[in-house]
Amino acid sequence: MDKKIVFITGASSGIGEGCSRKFAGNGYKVIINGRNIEKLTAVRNALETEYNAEVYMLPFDVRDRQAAVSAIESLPEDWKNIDILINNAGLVIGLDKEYEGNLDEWDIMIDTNIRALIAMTRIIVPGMVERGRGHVINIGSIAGDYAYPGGSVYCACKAAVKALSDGLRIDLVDTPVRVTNIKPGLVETNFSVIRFRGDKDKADNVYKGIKPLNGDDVAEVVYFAASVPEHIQVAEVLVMPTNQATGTIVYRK
Ligand code: 8X3
Repeated sequence: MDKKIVFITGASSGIGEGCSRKFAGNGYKVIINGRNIEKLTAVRNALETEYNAEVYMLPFDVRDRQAAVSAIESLPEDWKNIDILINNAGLVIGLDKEYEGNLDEWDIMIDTNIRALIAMTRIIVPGMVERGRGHVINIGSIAGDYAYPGGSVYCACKAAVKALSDGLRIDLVDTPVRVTNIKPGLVETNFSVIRFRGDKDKADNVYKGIKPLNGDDVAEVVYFAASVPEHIQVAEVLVMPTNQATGTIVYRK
């Protein structure tokens, strides 16, 4: 049988990069998407060197729908039949109150976390249905389960990812295509650096006194969901560090 193809958005760092390593290391052909060509190239080179993997770079901004459509249409024949879509690209900017934050920053969050995820799904899932195989893995968040102070819009975005995953699962119930929502808690990536607009000290504080997850840890769970037998649908996984209990309750040494 041909190698399976996984398409990962936001693959140049963090959870996306972890997923690209995990799937490449397990013999998948990997399509990596991101905006930063330099970073994507570094990921591709590492995957090729470490795993002798087949990697295809598809740089575009997931918020640009036209670019997404053209990029996916441009895939060569032997890369077109995507088996797994990992909707990972996402971000948070700021930790501001809902009546005080910056509307433009929130638009970027809504466009990336929600609108782009819907667009990618809309573009790629019809092929999965047609081929009678496929899996959509959305990277949600514990933030979608509980709102936390200053997280209002981000939490709303991740609650939307849960609703979109549940809705898609309903819409695909009469097909073999599976839908999974992975909801990580504290994961140390550049997530918090972006949240605090580049302030590394503030970002480091988020993970102080606790061993957070990293991108590779979450990739383990993503890979598990992808590799169970086809009659098993891992619908949702909440995964967090051992010393985290909820979005806000964390034990720090
Ligand atoms: C990331 C988890 O709790 O920092 O989605 O928002 S949290």
